[in-house]
Amino acid sequence: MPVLVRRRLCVRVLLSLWIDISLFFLEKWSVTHVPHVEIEGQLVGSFDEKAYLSGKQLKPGDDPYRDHAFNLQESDRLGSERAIRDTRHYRCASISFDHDLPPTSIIITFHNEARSTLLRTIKSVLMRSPPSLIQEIILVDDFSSDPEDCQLLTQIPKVRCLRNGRREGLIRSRVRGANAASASILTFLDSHCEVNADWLQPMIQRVKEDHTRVVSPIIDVISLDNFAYLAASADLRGGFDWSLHFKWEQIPIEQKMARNDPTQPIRTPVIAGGIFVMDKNWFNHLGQYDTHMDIWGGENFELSFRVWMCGGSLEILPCSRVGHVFRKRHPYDFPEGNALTYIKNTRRAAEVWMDEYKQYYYAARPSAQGKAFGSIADRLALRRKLNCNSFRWYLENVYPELRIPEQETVYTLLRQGGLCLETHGTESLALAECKGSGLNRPQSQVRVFTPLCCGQKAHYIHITLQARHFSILLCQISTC
Ligand SMILES: [Mn+2]
Repeated sequence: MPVLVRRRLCVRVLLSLWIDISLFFLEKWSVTHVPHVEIEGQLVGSFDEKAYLSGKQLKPGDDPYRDHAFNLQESDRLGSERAIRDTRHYRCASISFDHDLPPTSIIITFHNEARSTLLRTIKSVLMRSPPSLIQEIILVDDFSSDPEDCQLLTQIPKVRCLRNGRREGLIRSRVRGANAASASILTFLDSHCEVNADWLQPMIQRVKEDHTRVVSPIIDVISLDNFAYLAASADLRGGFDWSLHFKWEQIPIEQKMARNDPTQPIRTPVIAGGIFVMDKNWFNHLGQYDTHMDIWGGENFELSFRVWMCGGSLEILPCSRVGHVFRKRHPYDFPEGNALTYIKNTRRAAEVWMDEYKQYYYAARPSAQGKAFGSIADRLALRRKLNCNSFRWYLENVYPELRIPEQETVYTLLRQGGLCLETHGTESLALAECKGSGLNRPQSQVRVFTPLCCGQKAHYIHITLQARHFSILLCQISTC
C-alpha cells in the first residue's frame, strides 16, 4: 500500500476513534449525574430503602404486569436513583433563573402504587431539584390496601403522608393535598415519574412572573416494559376531539414557523393533567377542582377550560422534562366502572363549560345522553361569579384548530333581485317579496343564521358542500 494512502487511512481511523471517544464523553456528560455520597443520609434521612422495597416483592412465577400494568420486575431491579439522559434542548442548560424563586409543595396522589416507582418518583425530586425549592412532598394515599406504602416514606425528610379513610379518586385527593400544602406554589406530580435535570426552576419561574399561568413540563416516556427513559417530541401540545378524548397533537404550522427559540413556552389548549405547577391562591380562586368528579378522567378538561376562560393560560415548558410510565390500561378498578366514570366526569365538564357546543360532545358520545352526572349548580355559580368567557371565546382565541362539525353546513339568505326564497310548508320553496329584515324576517323566509345559531321550529336550508344539493330542514334543537 502506498505510504500516502496508508497515512490517510491511519488519519481516518484516528479521527473516527477520536469522534467516538468524544461522543462517549459527551454522552456521559449529558447524563444527569447524581452526587451519590452527598445524597445518602442527607436526602433520605433514616429511611431504610432496602427494608421498604423488600417488604413488597414479586414472588417467583407472578405475572410482573398484573398489579400495575407495567413490568414490576424491571422497576424493582432498577434501584431508586439511576442516572437518566438529560433530554432537554442544549440551549436550556444556559438559561438562568431568579435567585429568589419561591418554594413549592409537591403533591403526589396514588392508589396502590408500586413501592419502587413511588420511591423513584420521590428520590428523583429530591435529587434533581434545588433543595430550597422543595418545601415538602405531600403524599396522598387514596386508601391503598397497605397503609405502610405511604407511612414508611415519612422517614424521608420533607415527606408527609395523608391517607384517605375511603377511596376518593385523584380529584378529591389532590384537593386534600392542596389544602394541606404550606407553600404558595403547588406542583402536582403522578406517582410513577422520574423528574429530569432542572425540571422545576423553569416552571416556578413562569408562575412567579405571572400567577395566572398554569404550566406543565414536556412529559417524556418511561417504557412500561423495560423502563427505558425516552425523550418525547418537543413539538407537541395538548388537544382533544369532541368526545373529550385527550390527544397529543403537533403545534399548528404557523406557530411552529414563528418559533425561533426552542426554549420558549408552548401555549396549549389543554394539559394532560397529571403533572403541572400552579399558584396556590390562583388554584383556590378558580375553584380548585370539581370535587363531584370521581376517580380519574375529565378533570384535565374542566381545569383547562376554566383556566383559559376565567383569565389564565396554560403552557408547556420545553426546558422542563419529566418522565412518566404511560400505560395501556388502568391497573386499578373504578367502583362505578371505567366508562361510566369517564362519561360522568366529562359530562360535568361539558355541561358547565361548553355552552351550546356541548351538542357536539353529545353527538360524538351518544352514550352520554341520559347518564347521571349529579348537580352542577355550584360549578355554574362559580362560573358566573368568576365572570368567565364563553366557550365560543375559547374556541376562537385558544383552540381555533378544533373543527366545528356544523360549519360544513351553510345557512344563508337566498335572494334573487328583490325576491327572497321562502318556504311553503316544510316541503316546497318559492320566491316571494322579501319581508322584514334581520331577525324580524318571518320564519317562512330563509334567514341568515350564524353557523351555530338555529332557532327552535325555524326552517333552514341545508346545503351540502360536496354536491350541488339543498334541502329544507327543521331545527331539532335550539342552538341559540
Ligand atoms: Mn400516570
